[in-house]
Amino acid sequence: METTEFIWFDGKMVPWQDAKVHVLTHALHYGDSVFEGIRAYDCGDKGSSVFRLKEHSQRLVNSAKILRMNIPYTAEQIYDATIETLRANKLKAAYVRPLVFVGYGEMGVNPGHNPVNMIIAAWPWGAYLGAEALEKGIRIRTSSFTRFQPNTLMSKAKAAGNYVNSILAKIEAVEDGYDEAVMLDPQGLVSEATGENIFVVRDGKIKTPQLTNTLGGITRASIIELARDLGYQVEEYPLSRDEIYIADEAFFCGTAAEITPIREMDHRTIGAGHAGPVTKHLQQEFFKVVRGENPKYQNWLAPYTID
Ligand code: PPE
Repeated sequence: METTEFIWFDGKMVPWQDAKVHVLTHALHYGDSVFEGIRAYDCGDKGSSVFRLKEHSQRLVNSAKILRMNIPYTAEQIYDATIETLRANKLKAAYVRPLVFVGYGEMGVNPGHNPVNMIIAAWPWGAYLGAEALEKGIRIRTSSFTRFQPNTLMSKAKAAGNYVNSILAKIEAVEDGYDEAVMLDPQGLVSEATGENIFVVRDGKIKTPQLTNTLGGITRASIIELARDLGYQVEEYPLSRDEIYIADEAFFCGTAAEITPIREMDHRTIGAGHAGPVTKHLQQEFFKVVRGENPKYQNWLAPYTID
């Protein structure tokens, strides 16, 4: 990975190589940490801006609440610290990773009185599923691993432990020659991918699964609003895997993946086998919004400049 100079660590800017923890850190053993993935975009003459920083900061606080972690910062402090981290590293564009974790103290499942620590790292990160993927689309499979139901792990928390399920699905997909996996919920309905939400387009209408078993993706919410504003009909709907097979278009979305078209699933070509017109339209409009080229969505952007 491309490293940068500083990591924000419990309120201080620490040199990248010194941002370390003890090997008996609670979260390392039991997975009790929550995180965010945020992108900052270069807006040319207008400086830079972080996409939906307010919503990401609030989701981090919410994730900690779900896990009963006493996060020592407010959403406003997380917002400010994120901008501070980007500026300290002179990053005009970046992927930002805040992480709140149960720290070093006592061992045993009960986090008890262990400290809760927080870091914010930022680094340049290009297209998540490859630059070509944004254009040509990716090949996916239905995972053999089921997404958790809401009374096992809770999908509204962006918790590290939840990602063990994603990791199993991702390794399986990649080893079998696919780019990504989509997971079904315990009822057999489509939930989400290992790190993205999913949308399909059929007969001009856009559909996405309801949020029962999935993370409330901020990109997903933005696309729903943007698509409706562009005049598309968008439905949140219990989606079955065969509806993806017969869709005209399908795409994944997420902070890292942005809008990535799906060209094949379980050996069925989706639509024309490349990014369809609605996907391309949404991609184009999404990139305009994040780069500050659409004043209507200015309130989604947290602007900053590099000295
Ligand atoms: N579902 C999952 C499971 C998920 O991890 C993400 C984000 C989403 C949906 C989309 O959420 P949002 O980013 O708010 O639109 N995945 C993050 C982690 C990727 C990684 O490999 O790390 C991300 O995109 O930042």
